[in-house]
Amino acid sequence: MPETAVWAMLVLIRCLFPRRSTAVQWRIRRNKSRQKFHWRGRGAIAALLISLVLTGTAPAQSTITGATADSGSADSYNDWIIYHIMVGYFRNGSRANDGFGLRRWMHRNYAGGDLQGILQQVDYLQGLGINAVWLSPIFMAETSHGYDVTNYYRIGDAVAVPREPEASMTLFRELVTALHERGIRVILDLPLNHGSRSYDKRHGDPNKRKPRYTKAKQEAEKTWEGWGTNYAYWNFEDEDTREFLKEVALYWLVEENVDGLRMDYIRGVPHEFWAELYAAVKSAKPDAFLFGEAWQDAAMQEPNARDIAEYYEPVEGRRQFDGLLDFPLQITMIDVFARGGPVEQLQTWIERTESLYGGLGTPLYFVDNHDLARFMSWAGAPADRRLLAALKFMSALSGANVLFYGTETGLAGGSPQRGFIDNSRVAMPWSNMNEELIQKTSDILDLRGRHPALSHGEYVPLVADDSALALLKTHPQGDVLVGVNMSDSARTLHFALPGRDIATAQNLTGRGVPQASGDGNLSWDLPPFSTELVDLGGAATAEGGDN
Ligand SMILES: [Ca+2]
Repeated sequence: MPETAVWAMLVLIRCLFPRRSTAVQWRIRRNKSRQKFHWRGRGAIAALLISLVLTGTAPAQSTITGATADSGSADSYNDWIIYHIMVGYFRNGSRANDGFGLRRWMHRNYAGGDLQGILQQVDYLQGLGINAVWLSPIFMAETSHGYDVTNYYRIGDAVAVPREPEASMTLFRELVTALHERGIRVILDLPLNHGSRSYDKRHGDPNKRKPRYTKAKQEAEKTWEGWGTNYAYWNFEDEDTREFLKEVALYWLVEENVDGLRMDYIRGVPHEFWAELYAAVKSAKPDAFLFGEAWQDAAMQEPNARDIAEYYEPVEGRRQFDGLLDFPLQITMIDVFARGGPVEQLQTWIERTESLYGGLGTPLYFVDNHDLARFMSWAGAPADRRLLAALKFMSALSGANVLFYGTETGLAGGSPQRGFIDNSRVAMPWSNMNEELIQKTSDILDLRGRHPALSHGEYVPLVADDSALALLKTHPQGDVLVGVNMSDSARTLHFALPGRDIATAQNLTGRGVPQASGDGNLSWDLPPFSTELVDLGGAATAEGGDN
């Protein structure tokens, strides 16, 4: 069949199966019936089948990619694999700055980490396969965590060159360049809810706006008052203060070529400010990634999910964020993979959060962070297998992935507890790294990059129970089956996958693929404590199928 006829056929298919924005599709799914659940996947499969019948060949990869480009849609940031660095603990590259200027609270595990240390490890970061780093606050501050900023326009003495603001900024630019050269974007952790009562208004306010403070108002803020942080809470009723804070965000994104901002404690700031900031940032730098932390300490999935949903929801038609850190799935993954909780919760919370968020942005999935006990502190035996099962599952979630420094080498951090605890902040064990675990983590990130079904696909639930589940991720460039077995013995899962040819299925993470079981169903053997990913093939598996 001539190429023009194929094109005509594809145009016809597009008319029959119009592509709506992801957000619209997900809203349909939320508001109507489960019948709509497979809508997008079915359309793509139908297009592929019709094309195969007519041409005898699968459409070229570029045709499929072009027809379903994700640029500008709600899931534009799903490809970001972000390495979260707590700067003071990652790598001490210069002893000369250790503790410099940190005259208030100092964490017991503070390890003198700095930008010099990160610069020494850019090849390590590239080798891991991440494509962005999120740096904990690097601004001038008086505590080791840096969330009490005393000057948003200067790099902290303790993380750069003491008493040399220009040399420190040069070092920062050198780091940004080195990361960009390796295809790694830079995200700064920017606390705008609060700064320090010692804020340097002389050098920290280039436009002389004179920002104003208020006292602690929210319960969380009142709790922090006992932590020796000297916080001042910005007054969002004051227009000059709002302008000052917007200028800070724009300075780093536009002048310093940073690629994204992680907004701290967004619950303390009015929704209207976030919408104002979002509009200002997007008009100056449309591809900047703005994501936030909406977290209720110690709360379980439902209150956290409802809270997060408020920040996906537009304010008078204006967005607030591109994405939000996803605490409900973090709580669930710790419970299932580290602690042996019911596996079916994974399906429950994927569906619940999807319905609450309405496909309005990019959830950022993580198992570890700086405010929560580490996975390895919770994990029962076999801990490494549990961690790898969790990371493989996380890699199959549609949204961005965040890997906290040290997770890849199996770092633990003291006794676990729910809610806020700071014992995940431990020095990176550079002299005692788990190379095998690091390699396996890197392999998982690599797979995620090569199979868009993992990061962008639609979820099709297949089977789920107390100890195992299977689900399908569908995507025009090929579908992937996800299987989880967290029991201590092998499990065989039975499920139907009508109309699918599994002859070319390839296991991406281990061995074995589902087999036809004679009754029209498939049976899939899963080893204990594992997540398995199986490529079902599709239009674009040119480099898929290997490991
Ligand atoms: Ca140092």
